[in-house]
Amino acid sequence: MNQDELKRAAARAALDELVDGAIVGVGSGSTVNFFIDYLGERRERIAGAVSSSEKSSARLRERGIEVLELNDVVAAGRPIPVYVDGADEIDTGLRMIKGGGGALTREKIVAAASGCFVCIVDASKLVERLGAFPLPVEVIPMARELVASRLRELGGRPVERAGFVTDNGNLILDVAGLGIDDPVAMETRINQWPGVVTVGLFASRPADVVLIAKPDGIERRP
Ligand code: ABF
Repeated sequence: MNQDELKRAAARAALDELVDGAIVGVGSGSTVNFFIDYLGERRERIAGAVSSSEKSSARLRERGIEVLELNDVVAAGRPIPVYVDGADEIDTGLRMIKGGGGALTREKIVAAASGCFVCIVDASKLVERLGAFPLPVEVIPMARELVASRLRELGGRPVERAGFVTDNGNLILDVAGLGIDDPVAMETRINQWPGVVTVGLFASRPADVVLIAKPDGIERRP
């Protein structure tokens, strides 16, 4: 199986995690794109989707799925029992690096508003220690150099993502070289810096379930 076939298998397996008749939280990225395609075939079984990016919203609508505003859903007290999203890296504690696609802020928001976080990955995303994938940090443009200098003090090598603007109008610093021994501590620390919108560590709120596609089938953890 090639990587796309594995991503498709993980996406397909996520259908079994959904709650019939409920709103689904939908992440972003190529694995989630396969999930959206499957969801389109089952759209009568869900009450709509809350999306984490403009790209996912467009794909959902193309497949006939209603995209609901998170504010409306929360204000109406409607639950989002399951959130399905990919990851750039995931460790054995189901802590993740996300944001390779630049949608980390909305992903973290929709995940926070949802019940069960179901992460869908192929086996290449599984790591012992987070940090080989450069850590994305969404930053308010005027704080770019201030935040970059602090990331260098942590031992990182931040690089501004060229020609990229997030859905929120901000920029992304991709930070290589960070040894992430304590993901929760690092997430908490970077989150507190003025100018940081979101750090792509999803550790304080890790995934609840991960579906890992391997050539011999799907592994579900925990
Ligand atoms: C989103 O998509 C991101 O947080 C993560 O960066 C990325 C994973 O991408 P893919 O599924 O394309 O590998 O979940």
